[in-house]
Amino acid sequence: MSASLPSNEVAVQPTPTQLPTITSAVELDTGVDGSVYILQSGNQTIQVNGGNFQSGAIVGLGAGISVGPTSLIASNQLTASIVVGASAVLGPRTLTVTNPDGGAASRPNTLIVVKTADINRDCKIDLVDLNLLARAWNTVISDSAYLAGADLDGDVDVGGLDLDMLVTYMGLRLAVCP
Ligand SMILES: [Ca+2]
Ligand SMILES: [Ca+2]
Repeated sequence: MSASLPSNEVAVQPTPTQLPTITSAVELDTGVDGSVYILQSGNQTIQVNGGNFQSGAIVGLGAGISVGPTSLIASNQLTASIVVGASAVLGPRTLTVTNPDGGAASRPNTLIVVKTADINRDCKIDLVDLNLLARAWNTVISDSAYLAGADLDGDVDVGGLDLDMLVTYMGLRLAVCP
């Protein structure tokens, strides 16, 4: 029985030393400070906040959303341009960050895909849109007054969450104009 020799195995894959973390993400282009909403269809920029981000990290947001290369602002902040497809499923998305060394983080419900708050598609979010939403207020999909364009989160009723989104974007320049 021989004494064990020092291992000469060499790790082939780099081992992540510090895993990234994700605390939040916001959409930047529309000028909303801290908006978690991303608009269905179009190019937007997101900022991801967390920790241990590395240059070259990759961000993912699931099916129907392509994410471009990230820009590392600091180890706790990066930005990326995203393209939300016209048929991207509405609702909350899990955001992932994968560092070049393989360390990865995943956070559910980080950004929410919604329809554009520009209900009448005139590239402005203003009182006309608010009026359209008000006329469809408190309707469900089976009601004649239901307006699919005003149901911004696509949950088949026009209510408080839709109004919250519209007010969030009210008066702001649209990042996504049809
Ligand atoms: Ca409008
Ligand atoms: Ca709704």
